Amino acid sequence: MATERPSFELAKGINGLDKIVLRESRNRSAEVYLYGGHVTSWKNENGEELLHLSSKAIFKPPKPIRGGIPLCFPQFSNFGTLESHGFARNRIWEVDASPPPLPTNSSSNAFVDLILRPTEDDLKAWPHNFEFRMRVALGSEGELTLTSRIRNTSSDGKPFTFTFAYHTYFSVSDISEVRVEGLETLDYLDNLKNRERFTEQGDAITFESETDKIYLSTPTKIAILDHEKKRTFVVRKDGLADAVVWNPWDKRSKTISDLGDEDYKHMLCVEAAAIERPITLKPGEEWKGRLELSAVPSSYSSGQLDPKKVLE
Ligand code: TA6
Repeated sequence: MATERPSFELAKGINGLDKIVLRESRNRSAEVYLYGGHVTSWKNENGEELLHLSSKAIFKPPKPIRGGIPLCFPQFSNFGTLESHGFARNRIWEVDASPPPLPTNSSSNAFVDLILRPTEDDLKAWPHNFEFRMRVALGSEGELTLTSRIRNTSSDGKPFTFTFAYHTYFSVSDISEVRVEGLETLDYLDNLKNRERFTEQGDAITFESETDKIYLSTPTKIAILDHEKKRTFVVRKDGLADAVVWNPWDKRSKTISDLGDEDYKHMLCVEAAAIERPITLKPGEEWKGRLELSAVPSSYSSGQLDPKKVLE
């Protein structure tokens, strides 16, 4: 069990925005902006960046930061009447000095607890009192864990319902050389085809054009294999049934003002999410959604990446 005393540094980031820096042994680090409760960096022992941050990211409220791990809450995309992906990603979060205990089996104390509560304006747009606590932890093996705890703190006796996603932008060497394992044969909603429902074929997912799919009822483990880097990202998730896979490709990229024209070649979003079955909380109830990311060397078997070994 980790000691409950967190170890982090508070520093100034781009445009003077406050950020938290987590450091683990052997050079590993992660950074979280209080603006958006937004993880913008996750580095391995060689100091390599594992998340993609847009070359044109704007660190200026109210524009959300493009890249890293934006939080989509209380709404994913336009599944509701709020602004796209909800408001959590462009609010100023606070460090939570006395969070309720959260059991962990990592020996690392490189973690920080953040909290978001609604402003008066938020309550006008979404009239529900909540506490959104998120712990960001850098584990002793370099794994990055985000644990969200969302509680209905309303005193009006009313439940509320939300959708959610960790909109993770992974850094990849070349999108054309990347495969995603763990989503084969699953049903998905295709955002490029009016969210019509299809069933994925049986092979690993590869990329050769714009992709924007919401995979439904996905397993708790998904692997992203980067052939050129010989690196595999393993996504482990709890409480998040769905997984969104997004790459805007060339044409769509040009319509996104804070994304560089060439960025799509070096990024892939695989997003642990709760979309198809929104979460409903009665007053006093709490939901927990956990994401754990690790980056491991890819295993090879007769010249091919062997996803089974990765997913075992
Ligand atoms: O998660 C995929 C998605 O919903 C896409 O449809 C795409 O628009 C992307 O997120 C980015 O959304 P944003 O609001 O950050 O521009």
